[in-house]
Amino acid sequence: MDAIVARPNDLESFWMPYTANRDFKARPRMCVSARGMYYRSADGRPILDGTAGLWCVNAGHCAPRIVEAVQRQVAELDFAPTFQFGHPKAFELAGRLAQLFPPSLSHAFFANSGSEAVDTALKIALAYHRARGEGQRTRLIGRERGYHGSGFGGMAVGGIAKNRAMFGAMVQPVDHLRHTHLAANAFSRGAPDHGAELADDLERLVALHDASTIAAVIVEPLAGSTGVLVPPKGYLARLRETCDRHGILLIFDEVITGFGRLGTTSAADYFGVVPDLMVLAKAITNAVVPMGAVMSSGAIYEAVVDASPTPIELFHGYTYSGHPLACAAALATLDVYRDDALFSRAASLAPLWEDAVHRLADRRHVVDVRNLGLVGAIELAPREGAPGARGMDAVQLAFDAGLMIRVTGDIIALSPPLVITEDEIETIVLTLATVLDAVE
Ligand code: PXG
Repeated sequence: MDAIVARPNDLESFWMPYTANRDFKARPRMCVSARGMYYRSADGRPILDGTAGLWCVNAGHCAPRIVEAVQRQVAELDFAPTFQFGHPKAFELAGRLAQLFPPSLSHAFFANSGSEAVDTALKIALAYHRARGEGQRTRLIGRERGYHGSGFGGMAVGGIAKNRAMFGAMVQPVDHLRHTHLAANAFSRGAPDHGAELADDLERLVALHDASTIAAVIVEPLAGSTGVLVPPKGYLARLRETCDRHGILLIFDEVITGFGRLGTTSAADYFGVVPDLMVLAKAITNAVVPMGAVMSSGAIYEAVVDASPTPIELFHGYTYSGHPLACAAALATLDVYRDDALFSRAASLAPLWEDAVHRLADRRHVVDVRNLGLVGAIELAPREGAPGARGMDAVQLAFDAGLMIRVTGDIIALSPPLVITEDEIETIVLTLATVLDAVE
């Protein structure tokens, strides 16, 4: 205690995640409170949230109904196990989610983050094949430039070299489809025209490994973290068909796209392609309490549960699976999304958003602009010999100018809360224009 009091402003001890620790600690960008579309910085300035936190605060910050629901819950039932016991809100939430997503996705397994939910989905895929007597199907297929969180499973199917370099692939066997980012699609509005045939990479991997060894394919319908890669028209449907042909499960990682980001409940809805397993997190609770979930098809649930020789059918779970606070937050969040019609609000803002972000196409350094729903990306040319430096400078300049943005290398990613107004969209674009003029 004394040590804390003696050094109240010490930034050293927190080893920050996915952060340039030395740079941050030299010039911290600290947020101390938030409300609606705005953070407040430590020096008292409003900071417009252009990223919904980390793609997760879809209903805006400190939404009163969600805050109150969590406050009520913590005083009523702080914790109850969901291993061999239960509490009503976990069941209520699973039922609500089953109603929200495509009807075949009828069962919910709860985790505490996207990473845990990804690992859960991969393990369910393996359990499903084993339950059906096809236990040799152990290969997992991801995609280059995919991000599926930081667990060993998600890292192995992920396709970000830097995330894997220090750790090795660890989970074997895996393989990867090529990513869908094509130069020919630069400055596309919405889903790009070229590249549906990249889904045929799955046929190549089937030819190489044989379908009988492949358990599942996992993709982000729209790849977020690696710089907003919008799927080419027809790509996801083609992947679905190939999976069906070969008995391979299709997993959509909808950690970013779930809950209105594309103006629909899910990317599955947006693209009209239904996966066998859907991974959710982030906006499921508006980020107020950590939570992840896997929506599973009834067929998968039944196969695993019915075939089980042991009373416990799936040996998997987390102490906090279906934590009461997370469930209360999620239920209130779903109420807000429904009552305030936030998904259709996002859909109706999307055309204006598209025009707004593409206005930045002619600015200095800009080599591509991409968008879908309320997602946008402005790709900058890297500075000679210093990839990522221009992007980080843009983050700092934007923060100084009162705007929070995310970058992946030199790609600016935008994903504002769905409660954003037209004026605030204008503010984002005008601020970014000044940032792009200023950044070297
Ligand atoms: N899958 C996807 C598609 C994600 O985007 C995860 C899994 C992992 O979720 P957790 O809750 O374990 O972090 C993510 C996380 C960024 C950024 O800047 C994206 C994420 C996290 C942090 C930053 O794009 N996505």
